[in-house]
Amino acid sequence: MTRFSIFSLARNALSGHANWPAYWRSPEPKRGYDVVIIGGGGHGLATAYYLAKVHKVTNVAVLERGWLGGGNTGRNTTICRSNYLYDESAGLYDHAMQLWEGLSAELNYNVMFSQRGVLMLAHNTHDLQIARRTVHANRLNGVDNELLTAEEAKAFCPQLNLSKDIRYPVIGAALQRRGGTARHDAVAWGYARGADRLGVDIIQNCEVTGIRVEGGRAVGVETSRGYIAAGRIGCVAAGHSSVVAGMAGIELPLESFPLQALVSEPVKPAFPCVVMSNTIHAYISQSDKGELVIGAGTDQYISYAQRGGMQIIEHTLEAILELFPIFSRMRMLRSWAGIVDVTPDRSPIIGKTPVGNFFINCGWGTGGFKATPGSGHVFAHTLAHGEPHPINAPFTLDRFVNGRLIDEAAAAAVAH
Ligand code: FAD
Ligand code: PYC
Repeated sequence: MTRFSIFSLARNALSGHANWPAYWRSPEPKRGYDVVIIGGGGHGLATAYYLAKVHKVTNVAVLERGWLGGGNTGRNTTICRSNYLYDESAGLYDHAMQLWEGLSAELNYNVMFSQRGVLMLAHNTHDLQIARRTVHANRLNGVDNELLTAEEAKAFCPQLNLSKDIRYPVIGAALQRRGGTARHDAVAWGYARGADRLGVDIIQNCEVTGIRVEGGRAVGVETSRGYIAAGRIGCVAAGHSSVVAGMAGIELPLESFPLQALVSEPVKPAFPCVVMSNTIHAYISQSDKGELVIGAGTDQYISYAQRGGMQIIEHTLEAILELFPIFSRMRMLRSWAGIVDVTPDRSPIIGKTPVGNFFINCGWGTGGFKATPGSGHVFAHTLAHGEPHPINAPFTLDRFVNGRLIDEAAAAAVAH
């Protein structure tokens, strides 16, 4: 086991990190694997980890076209919560929450999971009704959530402006105390290290360019590093799932939008929790580095451009500053976007496709980071058995044909 003491840090700094142990190997791709996972984000890596750990399927490759976590895993604003409305979602997202609660210990890697509480603001009667309904639904499912008055919300988050003169005055809130944040890169690195140690091949700079289908079954992938045969293929390519599924001739019910966020200069701890407003499409927290982390709703138009834009930034900051005028003199450092693949009902698709041996895990839209451990856990089961885990069984592709939708538009918050 790697031990990092102050002495080893000093030794490595002086030696230019020449002896710094790599967290995972960089193997050459083999000619074939039992399972090939497309996409080295948190979900793909978690899937590989649980395949090896829980199901003892270790002849597995994760193929990543860039670097690990360079997609939405490294671009998201790290909010974790399980306060979705429907029973199916409570099952999925609270499964993830329970895994988050033990994840640092499971991986022996600090993912900095911080249950500082997620406050969702209500600005009108409709918001309050939704909040009340969600709180009751969550409690019926054993998921913690509380309805607060505006004053109680301010007691929890003292920076909140309760003035009646702003465009969207705060009239109440829902609080999930078990919600919070985690360190996104650490999640990818922790799962990658764990999967690598169990024998999984993690192959970066390896783009999947085609899916070979024979007799209605996927048999392998064409890549920028040659053909790789596969017993089963799991597509976990958030933001580009339609592109990859298209290679197997599958059309997915997804739209891909940029989702923007920005951070301020770092300051001392000044903000105690996560605050989201689904009505004004803005949210804020403070990272452990000290930056205010602020995000917007999805861009209005579909695009694959991973860039921020002034119009969204201005709109979002106007909204945030009405709620938190205390931050009006903070300087913003940088902004960015990630591409999120959004389903019509704002719930993910996890399971089989019409092509045999080709499975998908996609459509997490603006909210998949929180689900990373749960998603990987149930998708690993699906790939190992060829059938869904009971938790992901309702999240089928064919619900868009048979109408059994799981409409989480309100809970998805920034994906309206
Ligand atoms: P990714 O990390 O994107 O992994 C997919 C990988 O597939 C990428 O690394 C990509 O390079 C790779 N890939 C694509 N095509 C190919 C190919 N052809 N061959 C090989 N590899 C390929 N969710 C929350 O729960 N809470 C939040 O606070 C939150 N905030 C967000 C803020 C922003 C600005 C954004 C953009 C997203 C946010 N999300 C949030 C959503 C969340 O980031 C995603 O749902 C989640 O990270 C998806 O994880 P993933 O591992 O599936 O995707
Ligand atoms: O799903 O909680 C969420 C979220 C917050 C910001 C972006 N997504």
